Amino acid sequence: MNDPMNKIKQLGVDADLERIAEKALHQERISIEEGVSLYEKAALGFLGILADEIRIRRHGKKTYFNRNFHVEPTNICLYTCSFCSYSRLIKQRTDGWEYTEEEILDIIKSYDNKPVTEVHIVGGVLPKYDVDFYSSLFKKIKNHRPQLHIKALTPVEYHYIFKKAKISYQEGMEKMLEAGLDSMPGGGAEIFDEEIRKEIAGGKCSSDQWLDIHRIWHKLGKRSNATMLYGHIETFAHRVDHMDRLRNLQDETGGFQTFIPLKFRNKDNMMSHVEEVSCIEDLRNYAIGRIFMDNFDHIKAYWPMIGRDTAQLSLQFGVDDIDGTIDDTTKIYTMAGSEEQTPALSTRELVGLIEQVGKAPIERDTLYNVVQNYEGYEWGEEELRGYIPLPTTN
Ligand code: V47
Ligand code: SF4
Repeated sequence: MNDPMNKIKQLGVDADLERIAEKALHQERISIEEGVSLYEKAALGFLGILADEIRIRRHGKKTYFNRNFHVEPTNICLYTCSFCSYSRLIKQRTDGWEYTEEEILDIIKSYDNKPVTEVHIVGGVLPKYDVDFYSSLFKKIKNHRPQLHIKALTPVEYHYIFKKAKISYQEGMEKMLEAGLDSMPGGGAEIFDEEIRKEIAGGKCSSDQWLDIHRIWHKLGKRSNATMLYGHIETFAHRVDHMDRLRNLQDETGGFQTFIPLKFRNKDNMMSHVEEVSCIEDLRNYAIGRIFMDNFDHIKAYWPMIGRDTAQLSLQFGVDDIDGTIDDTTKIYTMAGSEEQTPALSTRELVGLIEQVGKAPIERDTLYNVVQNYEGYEWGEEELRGYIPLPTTN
């Protein structure tokens, strides 16, 4: 009765979906066409059964999070991505910020007494933030706090700064490694389909360039993440094509850790007329990501973007990671209209969120080494201060 295939049969789905379910449950890779069929025909209940089964096989109830903060050096950008609510065009510098190296280091130092393991650095693209700027910054961060993992910049910035410095991607990524870069976040991927990318991504690096820079980084023995911006003008086929290109690179290098679907939010940007997709579509998308991306260990729901409630629900639909404490240090989603206007959760709150839906919270570092297993953890007074426990479901 508890056999997932029995559950699927009871749903009475068509032969096509039943065959896809058989394949996924037998750990056979599903094709591009089958991925599109899932998007076109599969209901949330069907996808939930499959994605949850795959998640449980890989991770059981384990749900990962980390303690991190973001630094966004600038929100001024010379690109003009039409989905971006964050960038202030160079010509209209009214409410923009541009931190100096010293100001960024001051932000880093303000975390000196806090048990964070990762700094996530990403922002707009400006000529003054060049190879020398970032090399010097990474070196100084490492000098100051060697154990702090630097997850920084995306192929969007790297392509721009290497081109400006007239150095190859290979040379550039080696330089970044030497300066102290530990890993690359998944941003800037958007949607790889060239036509859609041309419409929404404001002239930044191409899909092949994005993939090339990750390939080079992986071949240096390092890890990165991958995102997909969905729910705007792309079709289901574009989403599957995007995931397929990532799955192929992962076959080649094995360097991706986490796939992070990012829901398009429509406040205050050039695509505000495009309606946002529903939370049912968010959950379907996570589940299809889990089923299709058979060579990715982790699927992440980024809670500042979808909100805490959908993040909790997503744990039943293939997601095993909900990112970090954040400490209200990112503006990307706040400015795009997320319901999380001051994204910050204490460790106790994140753990509570995960426990409330019957999952097992594990604090990880950026590379998924376990920092703390919270099962039976005894909270200190300091950690509980200001925390109101949430009721658990089991
Ligand atoms: O590339 C920008 C997205 C990304 C909007 O690797 C938007 O752990 C929705 O990549 N609506 C940057 N999305 C953020 C990112 C990320 C976030 C968290 C964790 C990690 C990781 C990576 O944000 C951009 C773009 O796809 N974005 N504007 C918007 N209006
Ligand atoms: Fe610039 Fe990034 Fe915004 Fe595009 S998404 S305009 S590259 S800050």
